Formats: sequence, structure tokens, C-alpha cells
Amino acid sequence: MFQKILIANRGEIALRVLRACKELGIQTVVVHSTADADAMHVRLADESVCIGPPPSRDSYLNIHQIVAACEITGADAVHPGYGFLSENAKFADILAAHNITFIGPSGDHIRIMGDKIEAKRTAKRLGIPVVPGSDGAVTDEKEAKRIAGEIGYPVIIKASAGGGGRGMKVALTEEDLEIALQTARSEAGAAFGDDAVYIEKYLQKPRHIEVQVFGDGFGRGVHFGERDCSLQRRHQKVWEEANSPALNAEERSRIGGICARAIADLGYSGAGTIEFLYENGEFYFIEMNTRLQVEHPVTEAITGIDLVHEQIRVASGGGLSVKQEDIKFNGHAIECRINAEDPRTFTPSPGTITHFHTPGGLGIRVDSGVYSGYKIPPYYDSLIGKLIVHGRNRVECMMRLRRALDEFVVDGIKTTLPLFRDLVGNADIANGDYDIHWLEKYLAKEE
Ligand code: MV4
Repeated sequence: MFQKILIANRGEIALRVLRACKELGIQTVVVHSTADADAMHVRLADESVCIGPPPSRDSYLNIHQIVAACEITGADAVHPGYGFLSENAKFADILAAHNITFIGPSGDHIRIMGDKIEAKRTAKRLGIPVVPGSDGAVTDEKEAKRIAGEIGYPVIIKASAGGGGRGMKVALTEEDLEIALQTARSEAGAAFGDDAVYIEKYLQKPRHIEVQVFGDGFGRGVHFGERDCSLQRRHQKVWEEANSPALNAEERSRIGGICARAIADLGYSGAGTIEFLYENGEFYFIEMNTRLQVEHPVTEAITGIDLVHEQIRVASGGGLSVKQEDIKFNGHAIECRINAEDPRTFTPSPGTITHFHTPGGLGIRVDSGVYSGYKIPPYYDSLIGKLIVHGRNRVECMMRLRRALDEFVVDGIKTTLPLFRDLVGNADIANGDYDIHWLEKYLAKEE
């Protein structure tokens, strides 16, 4: 097991990882920018190193400073959290070259999944169902028309270097295809320095369902069920739940089994998330994330398993603490992302939190690094906390969520809490009847 882990992140996830390290008896080092000197994770860590000024590129993304912080403190592993350097293959390789363990998959696996064409090709080879479309990159307009004609319109053109919704263009008919292809390629070239694009059938009303997987580093793979992340705005998830209200146990175990076997065959190590669009009872792979995700606590709530413990165990060579048959899905969990933003326009609202009171009671978890008197710096993501609620079934979960939202007090700044108080009383949400476009349509109507 590791002696000392350096946490290369900030905010609630730095605290989340710190808690796991403390439970495992591992010493902790945090790195932070000058803007985060008063952060909770800095106070709670055994050691801290200031690595630079507020802009992320000079601090949380500064690989040399982070490696230097490892050398100075003698950290033998780095947990990258999510965002920042968590899916940076070069960072994983540099740490390996310094004999420091990156708590995550190999640089090569990160690289494959970062290239969306390569990721899709790999998924298909491993037996994961993918969206019908081009086999690789498309450059030529005639070829694009032939493929689109085969799969049928509408089609979507995606940048291979994109992902997470960046660099996509929809063509409703053949007349739109030429312009869509050209703009997608030139935008991808400008944004990512790589103009490779591919074509897929455009699914019009899918849900976003993702499967949590783990590889143990010894050729075994397991799945921890799925999360439904369809409630999003501009590709930012807002509300996530496990299980998906759309799936039954048979579908869960079928898609989970496919993903677990794929992870085993790939020889993958650590946590991963396989993202699907789900429409008319079918799953279509879109991307794989090679990190711990913001919404991992809903999976922890229904499985009772600490996913950060598992990440640390696997990275240290100790394997997983569970086999597939030990993983059971109990009840239902929902996560609400509390952002320091206007609840309608989502404009960031940094500033001082004058009062912070979190809900409690059975089935309630709040992951947050903020406190009364904390000043939210304007330089980073606006996520200030997550409310995760668990119940024996979805109805009980929603009852508790409504009550917990009532107790939650954040004064001094705007937050997304009022949005959740509206959503928890909405009939479509109560019925689990929503797709990836539901929230944006709802917000447009409410204006
Ligand atoms: C799609 C799609 C429809 N059809 N692919 C957006 C994020 C990126 N991960 C993939 N995305 C989409 N890919 C096909 N073939 C619709 C989206 C999409 C979306 C997906 C998941 C969650 C929210 C979304 C919002 C708009 C579009």
C-alpha cells in the first residue's frame, strides 16, 4: 500500500479523496494555488504545497510543479480527481517515469479513449454496441453522403479530438451535409489542432446512461451498474441517479456484463465510465471516461462500496475488494449538483458564503469543501457541493430529497438549489420520464 498520496485537485473532490486516504491510514499531501490557501482540503491534509498563482494552467495543470511537489514531499502516488490532469496521458506517463503511481489507468488506455474514433473502434472490437456510422475518419464529401445515405438522416458529425459535446454538427438532410462536414472539420482543426471527424446516426430523444466499470489490473473486470445523467444543460450534468429509471434488472445486467467483459479483455486498470445513448430499448456507445466521475456517489450509495478505496487498492496492486457477485444494487440514489450560479441563467455567482447549513438525517450525504465565511474564488468550476440522497426505492428517495433541499441553506451567493426545489415537484421528474433534451426545454418554457 502507498505511504503518501498527493492529491492534485481542489474543492469537494480533493476532500473526497482525502477522506479515503485517511480511512486507509495513508499520509496526504495537497497542492493548491494561491487562491485556495483557505480551502478546507488544505486545512485537513497532513501537508500542503502551494504550486502557483490562481490560473489553472499555472497551478493545477502545471505538471512540473506537481512532480516537484511529489519529489519534495516523498509522495509515492498521485490521485488526480476529475477534470484538470485526470485524463492527461502525458501526465500519467511522466509520473510513471518518475516511479510515482498515477491512480488511474495507463497512459496508453487514456490515450485510446481520448481519441474518440479510436475509442469507438476499440469499443466495437470488444463487443460493445456502438452508434451506426462511419468506420473511422471521414474527409471526403462523396464518402460522407454514401455513409449518411446508408445509415439514414439525420446524422451527426463529431470531432475525434472532441468529446463531452464539443465539436458536433447535425445534418438533417443531404442538403445540410456538405456545410456540416466542412464546418465540423474547420472548427475541430481550430479548436483541437486535429480536424479528424466521424459520422454517426443522430439519435433524437435518447437518454444518457453510463456504466461504472473497474479493471483490477490483473485482467479482471467488474461493473457497478449504471447512472442516468440525462438531466443536463449545455453538456453540464445537473442531476444524476442510480439506477436509471428507464432500465430493468435484466437490461442492467446485460449491458453491465458486456462492459465488464470488455474492460477485462482490454486489460484496463482502475475506474472507468462507459457512456451510452439509450433509445427504444437499445444501447449505443458514445465515449469512455477514464477517471472517477463527479456523480460517483450515487453508485456508492446503492452498492455500499467506496469507489475511491477501490481505486487506491487497484493502483497499489492489491486488486478489487469485491467480485461481481458481491455487488448488489440496493434502493435508489439521486445527486443534485449545487453550483454557485444563478438557478435560471447559470451565470457564475462567486463571492462570500455568509451562511452554510447542510441537511442531515437518514440517507443524506453532502460532499462539499465550503463553509460559512468561505470566499469562492472566481477562477474555477462553479460546483460548490453535491447533495446525494438514498432511499429504499425512488419514491422514498424523492421524499427525502424534497425534505433535504428544504433544510439546505446557502446564503450570500446564488446557487442552483431553487432549481432542484422546482424539479423535485415536477410530474415528469417524479415519473422518471425525461431524455437529454428535457431540462433545456423546461428552462426555455419557464423563462
Ligand atoms: C450524440 C447525440 C445524438 N446522436 N450522438 C453530446 C455529448 C457527447 N458525449 C455526445 N453527445 C451527443 N451525441 C448521436 N449519434 C446527442 C448528444 C447529445 C447529448 C448526449 C448526452 C448528454 C447530453 C446531450 C446533449 C445534447 C446532445
